[in-house]
Amino acid sequence: MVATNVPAHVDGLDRTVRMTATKSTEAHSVNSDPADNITDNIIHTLEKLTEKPLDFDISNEEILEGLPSCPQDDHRVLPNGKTYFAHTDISTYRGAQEECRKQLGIVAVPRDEEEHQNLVFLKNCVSRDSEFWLGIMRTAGVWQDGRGTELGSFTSWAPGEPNDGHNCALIIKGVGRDRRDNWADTQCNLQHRYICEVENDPKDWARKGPTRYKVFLERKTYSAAQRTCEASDAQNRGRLAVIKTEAVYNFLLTLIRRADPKGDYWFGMSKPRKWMWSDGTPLSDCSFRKWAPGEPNNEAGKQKCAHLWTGGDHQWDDNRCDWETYFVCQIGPGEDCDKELVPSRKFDSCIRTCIIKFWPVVPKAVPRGWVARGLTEAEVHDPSGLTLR
Ligand SMILES: [Ca+2]
Ligand SMILES: [Ca+2]
Repeated sequence: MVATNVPAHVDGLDRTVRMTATKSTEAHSVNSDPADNITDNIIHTLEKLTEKPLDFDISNEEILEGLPSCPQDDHRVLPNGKTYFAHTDISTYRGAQEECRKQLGIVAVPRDEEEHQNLVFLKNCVSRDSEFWLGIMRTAGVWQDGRGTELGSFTSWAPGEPNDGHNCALIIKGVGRDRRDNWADTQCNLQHRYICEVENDPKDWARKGPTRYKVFLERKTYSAAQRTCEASDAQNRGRLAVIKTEAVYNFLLTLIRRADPKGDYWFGMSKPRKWMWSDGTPLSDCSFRKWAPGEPNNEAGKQKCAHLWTGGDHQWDDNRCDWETYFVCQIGPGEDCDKELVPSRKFDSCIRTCIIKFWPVVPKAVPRGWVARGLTEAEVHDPSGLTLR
C-alpha cells in the first residue's frame, strides 16, 4: 500500500497536482510539456516520502486514498458549471447516449485539460478497473459529440491512437503509464461504463436529479398548460410535473411558494377514466398520495384534473380541467414512484400488516369494503390505532 504511508502533509497537496500525478498525457512520451516536469517532481516526491518506487499500476483504492474524497452521489460539479453524472451500468455507445439524453445531457467528452482531469477523477472514483465511453463518435470521418458538435482542439489520445479505424472511443483503464486515462478508438457495439455531462440549467428551471422543473405564473386550463410544458422542450420531454414521491413534492412546494405562495398550480395528474400521471403511469401503480382532507371529492362530477391547492395547504385537490391557474412543468424522466407499498392482489391476505405499513400514506379514508376484510368499524374509522393480531 503506497498511499497509506503517505504523511499527512502530502494529503494537503493541491488536488490538481495530485490528479496530474495519477494521470498521464501524450506529452509524457515526448517529455516536452512543462506539466510533465511537475508530474515527475510529484512522483519523485511521493517516492521519497514512501521510500519505494511509485508503481503506476497500484490499485484504485491506493491511488484514491490520498485524493479528495469521491462524491457519494457519483456526480461532480465543475467550476464552469457543467456537471458530470457517473452511471454504474454498462452499455453500448448508443445506449449510453440514450441514457444521458434522458438526463438532458450527453456522454461526457472533456473540452479542456481541467474537464479531462475532473472526468478522469470521477471515472476512477466509480471504477479504476473499467473502461468508460468517451462521448464522441466518428461520422463521415469527423469525431462528434452526442449533440453533433465536432471535437475541438483539445484531445487526449494515447500515443498512436486512434489507430484501428473504429468509430467510437473510450478512456483507457490502467495499463501503461502513457495510455492510462487517455483515449483510444474502439468498436461502438461493445459495452462500457459511461459518465454523462449536463450543461448549466437554463434560467428559471430548477434541477432535481436528472429532471428540470419550472413554475409558470400564467393562468391556463389544464390542457393548455400541458401544451405549454410540451412546447418547452424541443425533444418532447416536457410535461406537467409528476409528483410521485414525497421528495419531489417537497421540492416543488419550495419552488411554488417562492414563486407565489397564494397560487394554485396544475401538476401532471388527471382522470380520463382513472387517475393517471401525465407520463402515463396509473396513480394506482404508486403509493405516494398527498390529497387534501376530503379530496378528491369530484364536486358536481366534473373534477378530473389535479392541482396543488392553496386552500388545502398546497396538498392535492381535484378541480375542473377548464379552470385556469398557474402550473408546474418538468423536462426529464422525473422520479420513479415507490412501488413497494402498492396494494396488490395479495393485499387482502395482508390487510392488517399492509394498512399499518400504508397508513397514513395511502388511505385518507379507509375503503368501506375493508370492514368485510377483517377490520372492525372502529379500526376503519381510526386505523392509526390498528395493531397486528
Ligand atoms: Ca485503437
Ligand atoms: Ca375537489
